[in-house]
Amino acid sequence: MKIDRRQAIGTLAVATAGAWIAPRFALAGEPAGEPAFTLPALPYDYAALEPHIDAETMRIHHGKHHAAYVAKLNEAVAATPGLAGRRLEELLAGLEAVPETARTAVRNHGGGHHNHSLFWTSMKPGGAPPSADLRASIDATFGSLDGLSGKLIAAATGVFGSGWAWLAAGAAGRLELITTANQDSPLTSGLTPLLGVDVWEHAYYLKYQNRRAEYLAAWWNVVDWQAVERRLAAARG
Ligand code: MN3
Repeated sequence: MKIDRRQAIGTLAVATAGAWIAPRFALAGEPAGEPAFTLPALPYDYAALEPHIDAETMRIHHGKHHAAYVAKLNEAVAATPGLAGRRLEELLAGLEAVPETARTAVRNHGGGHHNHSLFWTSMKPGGAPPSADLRASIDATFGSLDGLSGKLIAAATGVFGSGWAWLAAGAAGRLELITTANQDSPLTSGLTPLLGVDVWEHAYYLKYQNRRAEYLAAWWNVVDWQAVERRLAAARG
């Protein structure tokens, strides 16, 4: 039975939370040369996050920018012996072990694929509030959900140029805020990304132009805290 890969990845995203960017393993009898990674389908329509994130931005961001990261990551994997079949999380967490000829491509395009896959599945129409358990963790670290939003949005506002701001899990699942430049992943710093916000201009310029803070305040309305909680639970084991 042939399983549609895009569908399979979408299902894994729901089922395993946090371990969902699996490489594609070749099955017996299948043609060789299939791409290692595929663009995951969005779990909602391009217009579903309106008015906070507009449909045209979503269409270009997912269909062009994210698709390009996947294509260029696949080129690097195809050209580099030893990378086929490796999990993306493993490659990003151990960048120094990636052959030098592919390291920059994995860092930029692999990071881009992983970051965006997290980003789409960290949002849902109308958002979803954190449970009491997650709120308790947030309160313990940041004082309150408002305290977290203030610090995360300030960090995101302060990213110079292109990058991301993250809520991540460190040792023993401790909550941390970090920023990363370009498409660098928190995994490369030994952290598990829980919630990231993309502050590349391509994420907001069509609707918000230079008003990054306005975009960040709007994005906060569509955060899916249930997705964050699943990732935290997986990180804490
Ligand atoms: Mn982006």
